[in-house]
Amino acid sequence: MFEHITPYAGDPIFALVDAFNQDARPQKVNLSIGIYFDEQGHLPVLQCVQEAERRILAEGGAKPYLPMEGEAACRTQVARLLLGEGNAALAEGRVATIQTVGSSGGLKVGADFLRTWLPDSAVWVSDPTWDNHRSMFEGSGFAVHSYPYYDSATGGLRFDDMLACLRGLPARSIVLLHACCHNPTGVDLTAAQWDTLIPVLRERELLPYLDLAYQGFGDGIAEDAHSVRALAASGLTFFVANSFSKSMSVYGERCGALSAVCASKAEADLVMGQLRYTVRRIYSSPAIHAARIVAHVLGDADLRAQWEDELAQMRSRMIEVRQALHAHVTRLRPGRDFSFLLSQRGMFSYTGLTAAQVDQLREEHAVYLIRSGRMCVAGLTQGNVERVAQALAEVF
Ligand code: KET
Repeated sequence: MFEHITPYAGDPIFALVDAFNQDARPQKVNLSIGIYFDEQGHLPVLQCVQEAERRILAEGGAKPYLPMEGEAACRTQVARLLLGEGNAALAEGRVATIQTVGSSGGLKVGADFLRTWLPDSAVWVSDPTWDNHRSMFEGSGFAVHSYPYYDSATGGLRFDDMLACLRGLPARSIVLLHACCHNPTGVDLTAAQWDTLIPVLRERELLPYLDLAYQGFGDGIAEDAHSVRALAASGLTFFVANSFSKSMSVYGERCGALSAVCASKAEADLVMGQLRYTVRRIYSSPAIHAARIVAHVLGDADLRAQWEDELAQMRSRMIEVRQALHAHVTRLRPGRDFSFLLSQRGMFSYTGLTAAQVDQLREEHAVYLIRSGRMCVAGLTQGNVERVAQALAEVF
């Protein structure tokens, strides 16, 4: 029955985590998967999440199926978090938000929905992007192309080339954009660049599809949602898939959402109906514990304040280890420009290391990066950063 199937080569990110776990060398450092570790190298359980879970347990609620679109309180809080309190699109009922199984669930539900309702469209992703974007949209039956993004010569953005490419796309093309903390490069559009991009999206009648997996890891909760809020203010129709995996450190709970910001309430209602049907056909309904965590943390003033504080601490720590790595590696390799470590935002830095150099780092130094040269800076600590810098200085 199955002799003909081709072997799965494994996922480039998860396979590295397996290899790391099997590595017996005590000095090993995991800078591969996008997971935030604290200064002790532990995966934190945030205080706000622990308190939310205590309250959830104390409430002793039963565990019925959620509706296909997820829990109402969770969805309301998510929409407010993305768009900001009092946003006009929210007040006008133009936003359809569903709670999903992580943001991956949201991205996929959105992809299947779009394949049904915009069957002639193609998807455009940044070059490079998170590997799974291409797999997900191709898996839904789309042709996936890429637009220019990262400039390997400068370590910055090819913004003019990106705009030129988007200006040439057919109407209704789907443009996947990282809302903040671009994965894998850490190179984001500035607010001014978003304001230049949005009229192009409108003129060409393109459909922006935002991936917001790292809200609060860049500059702050509101700052990192600039693109979402600017698109909403412009009146464009767009999708945004957002995640709490990283920002609440709840990876395995699968907390995420998908929102469609539409032209009218009538359109949002239609979209909501078909999103519900899409969910029903894939996983039926999302996770109740995830809904309760998100609704408690975002909806309770004390827990919300605590979350914002803990999120700010994670953000600061990532900036501090970036600075420490930059200082060490610059001292060890004077004359070489490592300023990209400081200018790139969020969890990732794109080092420019070749796959062979990444292999050497892993084999000789037990330092794990993705083979694209992407480094998850959240795996650095003040305790391991000097050793990582020495390893980097050796292979560069
Ligand atoms: N979008 C982006 C851009 C992203 O980096 C991830 C995860 C996701 C979505 C999915 O997150 P979810 O937990 O489904 O809400 N990225 C890290 C882990 C992974 O590959 O799954 C990573 O890039 O390492």
